[in-house]
Amino acid sequence: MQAHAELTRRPLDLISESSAIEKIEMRTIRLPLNEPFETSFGSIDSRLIFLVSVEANGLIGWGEVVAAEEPRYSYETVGTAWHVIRDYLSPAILTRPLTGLLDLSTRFASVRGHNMAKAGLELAYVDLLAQSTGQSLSQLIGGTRFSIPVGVSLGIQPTLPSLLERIERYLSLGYRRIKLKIKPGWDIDVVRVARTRYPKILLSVDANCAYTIADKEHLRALDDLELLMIEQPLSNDDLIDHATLQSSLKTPICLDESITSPARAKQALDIGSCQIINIKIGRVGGYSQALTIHDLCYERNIPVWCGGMLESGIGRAHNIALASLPGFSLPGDISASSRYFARDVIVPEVTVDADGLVNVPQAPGLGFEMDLDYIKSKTVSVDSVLAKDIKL
Ligand code: OSB
Ligand code: MG
Repeated sequence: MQAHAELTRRPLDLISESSAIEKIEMRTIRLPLNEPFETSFGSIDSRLIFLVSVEANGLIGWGEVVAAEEPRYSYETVGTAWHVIRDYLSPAILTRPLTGLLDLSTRFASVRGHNMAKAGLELAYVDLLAQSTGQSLSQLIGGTRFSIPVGVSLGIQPTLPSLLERIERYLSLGYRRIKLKIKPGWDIDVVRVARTRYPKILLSVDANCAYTIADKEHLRALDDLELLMIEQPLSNDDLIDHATLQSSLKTPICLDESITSPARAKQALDIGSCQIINIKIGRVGGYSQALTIHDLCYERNIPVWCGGMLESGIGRAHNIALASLPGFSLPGDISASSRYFARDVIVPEVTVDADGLVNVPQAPGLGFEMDLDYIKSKTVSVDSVLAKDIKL
């Protein structure tokens, strides 16, 4: 494979601007999903969305904590993130003015783990930085694409016809890649039927850790189905067994849950645990870490793509910016707002065009307006931390 052009992205320490944050607001809202979403760890029919905003000099930046209500995909929950943001992360950034992204990362480093909590607050700060420097999020982080190709992640369905109907629907809407959630009992046969029906499409599967290395021969049955990748087949904390599995497959393994930091990404690539990485800002603890993983993969010609967590439009807007970086060469799980919710919290909502592309906004900040009335009407709880109450 030919090497990429040299990366011209701005180093992180240049993403700077002094800001004295006056207020951090934490809010949960409940949004019903258009249809239940089932994975190997269960089914949900609504999303408790955790929004964070930061205020400075009359500007408000918005972020989203992608943790779920229950500790299944990750040990973090909305409840743990609420605690960590209110009691540890907010005080760390309210005590004295922040000088940039690197300063924020350094202050958060003394809290172990809780990546989704850190990322949610960091996203709000990055939106604030973008607004105060008059740049779009994409420009601020060094994005190079004006539109991004996207796919859809299809949950486990009650029946095979219901899955086939959804594949047909999303292909006809233009989506560039179909990802099927799999688990023992909903895997080889289902994927073979989908592949036989659609011999040419970009098709991938995501097991969300549902197998062990003892299932190696079973998983090898996927290897002749021309899949783009097999996402996270084994345990969330494993790299070694994934390397063993990868060496017996021609289909690339893509890691999601296992990649929680740039160091883990490097280890996975060094020992051959995967050939593709799914980057989620929340899982890796923020833009800083996501950009570092992107750069590492770019250097090594490892394709990356932007994963999703059934975010509201606020998290999705950040994902769109991330996916505009040059290394994001595969379609992301960044579907249209209408794929998830009857109504989104941003205006306009995110749309996917007939070629399966999402536009990268160029206006300063997120590039979307907040639908504050709708956000208020869906609010479950709200709390805030003020700088004046923190300062000694
Ligand atoms: O494993 O990628 C995953 C949703 C919630 C938690 C984990 C995952 C997912 C998805 C949906 O696959 C992606 C999306 O469309 O937001
Ligand atoms: Mg996944």
